[in-house]
Amino acid sequence: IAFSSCTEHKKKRVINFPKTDLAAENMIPKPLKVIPTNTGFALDEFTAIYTSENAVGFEDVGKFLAKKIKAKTDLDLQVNVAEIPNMETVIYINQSESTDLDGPEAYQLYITQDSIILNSNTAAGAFRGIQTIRQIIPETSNDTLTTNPVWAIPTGKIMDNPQFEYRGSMLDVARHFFSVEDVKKYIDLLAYYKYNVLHLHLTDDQGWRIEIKSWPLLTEVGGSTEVGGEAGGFYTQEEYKDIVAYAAERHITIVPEVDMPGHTNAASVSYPVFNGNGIKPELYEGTEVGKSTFATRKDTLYSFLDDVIREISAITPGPYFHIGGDESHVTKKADYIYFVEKVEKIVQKHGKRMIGWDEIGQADIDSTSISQFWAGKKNALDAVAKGMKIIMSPAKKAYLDMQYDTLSKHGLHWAAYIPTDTAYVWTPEEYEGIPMENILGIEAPLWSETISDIGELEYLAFPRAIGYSELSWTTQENRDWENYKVRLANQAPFLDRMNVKYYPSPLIDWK
Ligand code: TNX
Repeated sequence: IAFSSCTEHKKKRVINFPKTDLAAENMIPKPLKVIPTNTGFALDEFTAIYTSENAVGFEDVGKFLAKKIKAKTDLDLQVNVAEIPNMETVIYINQSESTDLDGPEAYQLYITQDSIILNSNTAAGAFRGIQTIRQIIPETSNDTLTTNPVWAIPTGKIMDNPQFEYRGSMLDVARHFFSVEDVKKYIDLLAYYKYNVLHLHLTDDQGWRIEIKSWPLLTEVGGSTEVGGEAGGFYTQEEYKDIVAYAAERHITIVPEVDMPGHTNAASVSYPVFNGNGIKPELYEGTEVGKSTFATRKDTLYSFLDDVIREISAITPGPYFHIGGDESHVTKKADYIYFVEKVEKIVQKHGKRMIGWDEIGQADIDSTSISQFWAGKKNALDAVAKGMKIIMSPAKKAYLDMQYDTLSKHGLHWAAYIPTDTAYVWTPEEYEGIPMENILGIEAPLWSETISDIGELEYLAFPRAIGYSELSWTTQENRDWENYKVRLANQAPFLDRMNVKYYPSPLIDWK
């Protein structure tokens, strides 16, 4: 195509752009500040992407954006090619040292008629910024120019920065096993909504799902079944590394959890020497909790756990290791405390920061360890008193496995029914007296007693997980249910394109 004909196209489409309003776009989570300038940036086959030279990870972010633009529009955008004469509009992904960018995931977007400039200090921030670009690309092109379709991106300025550094979801792959492919799909969906953590609940009474080379029976025996008696499964270390790498490409940290000293039936069936409840362990396919425990006073238990934590830590680049610690109903309190204090040292020795469910707040542990608040307010406040950070996962508000209402096809309701509005309309910043300065972030756990495939997973996670992304990213004064619910309705085309079997909540006027 000759340069002149392109110029002609450009003239025509500028004239054809209707007035835009960047502030009215369907962005979730809602950015901190949006200033619309009411014209349009033309995204078309003559748009090119450039990224800062020598900025670690930036070119990958540019390529990721090109791939997603291809999936949405079928346009093939070039990344970092030498300037071509007929190139008309440009997306620059730029590493900036600007001190206006407050934090590693902050970004700014300057969208004008002929360029989009995305500034961030880090590739992680740039990655969050390109999710915003993805969200504001219209679903359909300007159909007046069928030979050269153009997507009109609204112009203006966005200044954005997350309020919490930890924005996570948890997936229980122990009660029911989920394939690497399923986990990757969940990661893709979380990434679009700017999550940065996926916590994998890798072990429980019903299954051990991660290969430990020095203790092979954990998966051979302990990974062989699941709730309901199906075949179960596990990740080899190579598969786990593949998940970790896939998440890292999306600037998502994997947090591995080995749940103990309760929830350990699968481990004890594999190696009965570590069993501490006095009953001969057998594979368990039911859904009750609180019956199993490790023999916490046995010294050999701790050399076993040293191997487990060492092997998993070696293939986990993220800073955290989650030890579970919940519902150890048949462990004596003193034994539980002894256990948590010993395991904390092992986790630290392998270079990780310990996370545990809120019960760990009963032990004498370090201020660098982290408590995940799910139901034990006193335990969480005890952790605060030790100077620990808290991850907010209150079961009544943030549990993705709770039913929406009495008609829900999947899920439990022991904590509450959690319809889509209840999941969104609460204030993690002021909840149960936990001080804002102790809150590391929010995590929405998805337990899998009642779900066994990706469609069922999606039914419980969506749309609620979209709301939790806004609670963890966007400040309280920027959140409003009436405004959110319109933006949520407009996520339907994306969810449909991704083949997500979300729950079509009747509270939402889905598009
Ligand atoms: C409680 S929450 C559990 C899990 C169950 C979940 C079901 C927590 C730390 N423990 O073992 O799967 O309820 O909702």
